Amino acid sequence: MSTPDLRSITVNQIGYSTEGVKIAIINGEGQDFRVIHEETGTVAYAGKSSAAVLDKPSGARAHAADFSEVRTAGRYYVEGEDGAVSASFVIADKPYQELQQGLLKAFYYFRCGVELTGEYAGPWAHGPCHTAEGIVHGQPEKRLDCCGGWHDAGDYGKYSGPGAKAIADLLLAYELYPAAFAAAVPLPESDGRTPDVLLECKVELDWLLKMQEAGTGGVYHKLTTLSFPGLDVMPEDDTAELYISPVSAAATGDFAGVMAMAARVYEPYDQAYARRCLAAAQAAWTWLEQHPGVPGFTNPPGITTGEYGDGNDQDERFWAAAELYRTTGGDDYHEAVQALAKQPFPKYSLGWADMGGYGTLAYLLSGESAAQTALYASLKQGLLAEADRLVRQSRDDGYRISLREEDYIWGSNMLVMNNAMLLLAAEHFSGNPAYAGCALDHLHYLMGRNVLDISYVTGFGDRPVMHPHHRPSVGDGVADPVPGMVSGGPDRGLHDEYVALHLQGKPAAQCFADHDLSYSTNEVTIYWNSPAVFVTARFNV
Ligand code: G3I
Ligand code: 9MR
Ligand code: ZN
Repeated sequence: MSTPDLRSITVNQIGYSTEGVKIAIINGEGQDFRVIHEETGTVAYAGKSSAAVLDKPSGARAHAADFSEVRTAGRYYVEGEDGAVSASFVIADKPYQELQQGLLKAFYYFRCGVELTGEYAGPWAHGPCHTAEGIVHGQPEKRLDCCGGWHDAGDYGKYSGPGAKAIADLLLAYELYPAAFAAAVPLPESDGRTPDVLLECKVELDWLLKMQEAGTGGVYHKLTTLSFPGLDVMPEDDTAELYISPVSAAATGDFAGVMAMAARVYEPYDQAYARRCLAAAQAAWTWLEQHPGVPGFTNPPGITTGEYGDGNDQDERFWAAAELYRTTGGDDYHEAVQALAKQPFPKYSLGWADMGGYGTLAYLLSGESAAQTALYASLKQGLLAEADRLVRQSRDDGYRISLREEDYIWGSNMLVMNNAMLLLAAEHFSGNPAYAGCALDHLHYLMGRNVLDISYVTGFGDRPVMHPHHRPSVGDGVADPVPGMVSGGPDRGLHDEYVALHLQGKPAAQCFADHDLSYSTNEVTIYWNSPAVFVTARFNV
């Protein structure tokens, strides 16, 4: 084992629900184990772990220690016969409520253009940032107000497509699990009437509306400085000129999708805003129709910030058409959905580059009666087949998740949470609780039941990520990082200098460094947080 105090018995460091399955994973020799009630020291359960799974992605000899029989609320830890102990965790009816609130609150901390006040941000308060107008790339005399929204990540760029993915996850979570969003975060805008999740998403939607090119309906790809600022630069000190990169089809498709979604979701709370979002979505759709074949975005000369390149925009167009159809019921949009569905792109993927899954979900959520029978059936069957594949892969995995060795890529934790989302979508359309059980196993991995014994969410769990590649957390002089942020997670590609130097030869799931220099394994982003909000919301209803 690489770290001397790495615990061999790992658990979800937050805990488990009273009635649910409770499994710890022991790495090493199989053994008798006991579950100890922390306060009293009494043995709540004694059992024997299962036979070993030799787990290729993690390099572990993984044994399952099942203590589902413990159903009394309280705080516990697991102890092996060799004296090894796990993190302590709770057993409670709703163990993930604070976690969900923290994951959602992170979006407040990502806000740009406004002061984060002590009242809401505590020690992580800072001044207003990036308030200057942006220069339209290639037109030095043209400047536009692009203030607001959320920073993308550990850097301060604001990128339209990734922003749309993040909003989509949050709005979908709200549409499917509204009861999980009853409590206030709270936010400065909380009004006791509009759910806070909608108020937070409005921050990014308002910014996206500014990214739509007047007259054409196309959407600018991103707003960034020419290059990334230093790692300890606070947002308000990042005062280099801001540049608006050209319109892209991917950004425009994502924009149309998310605005059509917003038109539907905000309608009961703010009709004028809903109408504005719909008009913006329709204008973007018109741009897409007028630009059927356009090359994918690449960074203009002189700009070296995140590219978010995407060679295929059919999936973004599919999502746009499906949301516009779901919101308006328009025949033209329905025809576009059917035509685009024939194109070869992933239909069940929820990544920033592959948005086809959102189109599939929008079409299925329109309902069977609104849909074309054969397309509805094939998308539903395809979704369930994909979920079945994820369940099978999870069954073969020592830590019970669906990632294979090759899936530990940059931002692997997005895949962990996206796959859990897809499983929950399958649960929604089939009513089969086995999919939810598998999704929950993915949350257990994120929160510490992994070979590194780490909680990948800052501020949550016994051993959370402490040194994310996140400029405010590096620059603010506060010991603890900004809380509630999901770290990217292991990337076997060893894509930064720090991990390339320190982690050669490690198994895929160990290619992670809790070091602020490791931007390829330990950065944070809005679109890694958002699927985690969706997943936790499901378990808070
Ligand atoms: O999809 C391929 C896969 O088929 C292949 O097996 C695998 C092998 O490494 O690579 C996969 O592609 C990776 C891709 O992410 C997957 O989404 C690339 O290697 C990897 O380089 C790429 O990383 C992206 C990274 O930017 C570098 O471009 C991340 O997804 C993306 O989240 C990240 O985004 C950055 C922004 O540029 C700037 N802001 C911060 C943000 C997070 O780090
Ligand atoms: O800090 C940057 C991070 O936010 C980006 O996601 C990442 C993507 O490429 O790049 C980071 O910047 C690094 C740059 O790419 C290479 N030199 C070191 C920079 C980090 O300090
Ligand atoms: Zn900012």
